[in-house]
Amino acid sequence: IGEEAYLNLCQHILTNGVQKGDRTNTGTYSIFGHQMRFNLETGFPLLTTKRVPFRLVASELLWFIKGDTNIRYLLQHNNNIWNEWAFEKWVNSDDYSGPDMRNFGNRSQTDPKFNKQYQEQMEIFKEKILTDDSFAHKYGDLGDVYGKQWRKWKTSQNETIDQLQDVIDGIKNNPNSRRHIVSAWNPEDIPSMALPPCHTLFQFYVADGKLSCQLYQRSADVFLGVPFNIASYALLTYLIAHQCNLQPGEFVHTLGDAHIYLNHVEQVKTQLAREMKQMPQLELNKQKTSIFEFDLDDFKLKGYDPHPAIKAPIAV
Ligand code: UFP
Repeated sequence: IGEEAYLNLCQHILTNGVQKGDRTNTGTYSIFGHQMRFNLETGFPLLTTKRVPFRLVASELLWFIKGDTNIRYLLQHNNNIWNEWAFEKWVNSDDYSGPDMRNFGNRSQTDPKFNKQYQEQMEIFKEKILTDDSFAHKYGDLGDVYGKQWRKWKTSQNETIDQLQDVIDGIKNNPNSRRHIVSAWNPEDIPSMALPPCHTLFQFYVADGKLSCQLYQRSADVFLGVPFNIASYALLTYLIAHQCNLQPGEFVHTLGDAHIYLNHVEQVKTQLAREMKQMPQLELNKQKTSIFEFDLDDFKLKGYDPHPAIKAPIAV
């Protein structure tokens, strides 16, 4: 349970994972099918064996919750995690006239001279998104990402479904229901998506005045992605529990292909050698009753004193 479950998963993959190729040509150690449980009653599951950037987790989640799919909101909150997806659209368009940015993901990691050019273009891009409305409209919008799937799911009748509002209403009005589900996976959209949703589906469960959440994650970068993903869904559970007058119960994290990239193995070993510390506590602003009105400063994280962050290259 808790951080130990995460560290056990890392060790399990290093010991038992099969070496397996992958889309990014990085190579992984991988296992299939795994479950971790996090008790949300005793604290907030932000890892302590390395620093996890709570501010980025929280601003991304608020962005999803608002149903926003434009990276402008993220940039306004100093959050750069989705930039590359939007940047790619711009550098492949006729509006772009700078140096060749083809395959920028790999080249920026391997070619320092190119990386400098890339950083320059990225700064120009960010500035335009922040200051130019029509540019932001054209190139800041990522389209089919979680905000859209959760809040504005498109039906075949050209209507939209607000899955998040519906699930909140369901939890309030019919807590015993076994149908509190939000799905991000739309088979019709998959062929045209750059990154099919990793967080395929999640379900809520109410018992004993507590709200629990289970996520099915089809693909899990255990070193870089998963610590972030745990915090994000734990935070979502806290928020929905708050709005429904329930206590947070458990977060159950179910993984499909759970992998450690070959170029993360040393970092994982470093982390495994560290001692866990006490879990932090999270306080929400009680004045706000709707999660749709939450802002970053409505969260107070207390007692987070982790080991330092550990850098690793992201597979693109
Ligand atoms: N990944 C995560 N968590 C996320 C996210 C991506 O672990 O929230 F968006 C990782 C999983 C995998 C890669 O290593 O990103 C996605 O690649 P693929 O679509 O080939 O599974």
